[in-house]
Amino acid sequence: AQARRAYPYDEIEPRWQAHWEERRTFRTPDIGDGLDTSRPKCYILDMFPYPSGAGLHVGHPLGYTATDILSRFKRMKGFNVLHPMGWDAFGLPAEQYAIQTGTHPKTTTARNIDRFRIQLKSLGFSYDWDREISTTEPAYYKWTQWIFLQLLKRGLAYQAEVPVNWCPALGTVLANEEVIDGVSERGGYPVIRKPMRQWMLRITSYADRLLEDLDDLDWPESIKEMQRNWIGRSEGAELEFCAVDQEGHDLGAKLTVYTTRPDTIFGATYLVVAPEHVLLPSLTSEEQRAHVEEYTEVAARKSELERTELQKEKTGVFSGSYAKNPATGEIIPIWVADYVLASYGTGAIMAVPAHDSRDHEFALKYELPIIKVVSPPNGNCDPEEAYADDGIMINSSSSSSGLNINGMLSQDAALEVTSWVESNGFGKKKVNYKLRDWLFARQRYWGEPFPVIYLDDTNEMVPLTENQLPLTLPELDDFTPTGTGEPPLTKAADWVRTTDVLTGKPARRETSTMPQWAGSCWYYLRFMDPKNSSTLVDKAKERCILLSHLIFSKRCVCNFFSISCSYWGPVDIYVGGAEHSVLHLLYARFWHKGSV
Ligand code: ANZ
Repeated sequence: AQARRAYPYDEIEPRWQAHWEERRTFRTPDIGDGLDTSRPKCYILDMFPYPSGAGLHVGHPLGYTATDILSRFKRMKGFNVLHPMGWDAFGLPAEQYAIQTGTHPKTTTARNIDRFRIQLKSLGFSYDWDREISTTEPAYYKWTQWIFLQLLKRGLAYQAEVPVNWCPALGTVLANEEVIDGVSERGGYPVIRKPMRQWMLRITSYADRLLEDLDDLDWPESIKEMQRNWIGRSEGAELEFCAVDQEGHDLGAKLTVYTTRPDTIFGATYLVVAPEHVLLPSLTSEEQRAHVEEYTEVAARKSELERTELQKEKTGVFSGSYAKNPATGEIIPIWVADYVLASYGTGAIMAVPAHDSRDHEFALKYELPIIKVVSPPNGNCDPEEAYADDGIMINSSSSSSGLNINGMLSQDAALEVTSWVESNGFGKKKVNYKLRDWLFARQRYWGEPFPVIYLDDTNEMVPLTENQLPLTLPELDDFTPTGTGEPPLTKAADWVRTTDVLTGKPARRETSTMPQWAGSCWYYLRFMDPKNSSTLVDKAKERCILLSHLIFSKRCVCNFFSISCSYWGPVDIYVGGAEHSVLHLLYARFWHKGSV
């Protein structure tokens, strides 16, 4: 009561909030509509929220308060401030709620957005509500679909068979977050990895640019480092090993491994392939087939995380065949083990137990030979552990192959081995990335429909033309899974059936939808020009308006001359949860590079 007397917030706040609302105090006029472009600009952006049913949580106003203070400060300093708010409103919870209650996700989403807006306004934040956007509005997702078409045109969107989380009991594909310890979050049913045809985005084509361009970004170093680690560039070599039987007879197959340590080739005492490796069935001997099949089945039920970080003990099975180590001429066994991932490198490794801790643990368990080939520079190392650092090469010469790297430093030896395999035709230098292509489809209703159709007669995929956008989501009453793994949109039979406008041929629509990331990849551009129906963002509003009078066109030049000439891009400050600093920001950077 005392606090209330000192500060009667229930009188002051509503009064001012009504005043701001009425006068649209925080509206930022458009260029050409009263904006004084001789003033400097400041674009202050919050990560827009997912409007959940629970309303704002305390983490939201934490960041929003900081940006609000800054926005008010900059306005008072004479800046034109762009400080917008919108909604990342596609996503699973609205759809799950629809399944449970029969309420359409559109209704739930609109209700949640209203609640979020009221709450944000009651906190007195100075957003320009005239620029509010939602990823679920057709006027917005028209441009999300348009960007997808640009990516498709440039070969950056493609379809491939990739493993998804398939739950036979629920008859549905599950998102990673719906799978906990290998069982479905709902009901606790087993989930297996099953290959399905999916849309993918070729973000790996931009791996180098995404990495190199980080140097030019004015971002916190810790976030840049997280992105560097995620991209995970590694330099090494691909080496070919010929598969042989126990007597050393050539089986006609070549197994290619990826290694960052070609220097350790004399210490490679066995090879390991991932359980999904395509050559595994042909490498499996008849005696070992039952063991191998049982093993691969169990591995299929584990996620990558369970196979690597979470796995307490390494497991594996001998395939029954062997390979010839090209450096030593020795015959070494080929094993299958799930600590080797199909999705990285070549899905096969040369195991060097003396110098790699994973291989070391495995070799001890299965009594495989351990041969030291690197000696620490100071001679000290723990005999019980793998010595993983660089050093001086030992035990590394062979008269049969003619290769001798003894006495060399690891790094020199690695170069020597790489050029030796290259000149003998069984290997090459190779750069690899941890970054994977982006799985860009969900078997869900509440997301952006893909703007493509498939012709009935040839199954050919045909992109929609720009004037057919937006392709809006059909109304649907039943959002429950189909039971076959097909997305719920297959139930909208009238919507799925269509004709190709160009040829008049009967066709069907794509029924998976885009993931929630899609809409949030580019909203920072839309806020600069939220109502434009003819283009995603007017370049003049995003880039340098004054420079149209000058001969210079590069933004760097314009920034150099005067900050006021760059409208509104780039975002000057962006505040949000660090948990989004890898994927969201990486995806957004990729979309910008790939489509603009
Ligand atoms: C032989 C070797 C000897 C290795 C040694 C390491 C140390 P980064 O740096 O992450 O790229 N590897 C390759 N492909 C793999 C896969 N699909 N699944 C699991 N492990 C894989 O690591 C590359 C190293 O990880 C490669 O170099 C390979 O082991 C392993 F003393 O080859 B190395």
